[in-house]
Amino acid sequence: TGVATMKFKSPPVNSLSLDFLTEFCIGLEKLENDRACRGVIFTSTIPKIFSSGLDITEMYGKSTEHYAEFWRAVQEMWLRLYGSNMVTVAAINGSSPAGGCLVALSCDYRIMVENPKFSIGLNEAQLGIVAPFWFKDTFVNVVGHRVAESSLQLGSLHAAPEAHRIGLVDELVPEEKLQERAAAVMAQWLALPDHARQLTKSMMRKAVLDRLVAHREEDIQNFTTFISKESIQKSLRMYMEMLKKKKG
Ligand code: CO8
Repeated sequence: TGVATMKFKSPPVNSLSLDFLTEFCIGLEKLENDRACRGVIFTSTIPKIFSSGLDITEMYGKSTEHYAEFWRAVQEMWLRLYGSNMVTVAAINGSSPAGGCLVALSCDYRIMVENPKFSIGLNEAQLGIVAPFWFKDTFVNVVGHRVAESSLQLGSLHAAPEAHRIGLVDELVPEEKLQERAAAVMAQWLALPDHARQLTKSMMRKAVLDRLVAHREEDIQNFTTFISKESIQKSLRMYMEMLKKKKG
């Protein structure tokens, strides 16, 4: 059919670890280089969770070299996905905070399961960290400046119906209809000639991609400096403890 489905399966919560990001990029590159493949659907095999975002354990208690390597991998994932020539559809079958939301935002189209218990958003502010400019740019390009401004400042996680209302996801479907609907949307997008669609996509996204490419090393430096700060390390540690307590 020319369509691949990439299923995230990294228990317990599909966090974007260095290993996950590396596999993701290799997988995407293979598909990108496969002329028979024109579209990819991203979904999760883990119930109730699409992706829990960046793996927080990669961001504290490690060396600056590790933070730099990790951040380069996060950048690489976004550059490849946001800049992909293929049609990309996120079939969001669970919660998708922060980096998980970025993955969905970087696709061409987002379909989410209508369950109001599932939420999505760039909640970095809640962790005491700041979404980088290219997370913000991607978000603004989907929901517009006004919504992005309050949502980012408040670190909002939007329940599925609200995510749909603000345009963060394009449509909601019952869980059992998700894959069928993703395939139908994909067929609709693939009905157009690839070259016209690809050039249009590039025209819409190139400026945002170029901004990171031009400032990539500086962005890595900013991340390592920021994340290494004692106060930020403390915030992340407290956030992880809060997650563990919530469980207990
Ligand atoms: N990274 C690492 N471990 C995680 C993460 C994560 N993102 N999320 C959850 N876990 C761990 C939990 O600590 C827990 O571990 P353990 O079993 O050892 O106690 C295990 O996964 C299961 O988690 P839960 O019990 O919380 O599972 P639930 O099914 O109840 O909930 C959720 C799943 C909704 C995904 C919930 O775990 C959650 O909200 N997680 C936090 C998500 C989050 O806030 N992610 C933000 C990460 S930061 C990011 O992506 C962008 C950073 C940009 C950096 C910019 C700096 C300059």
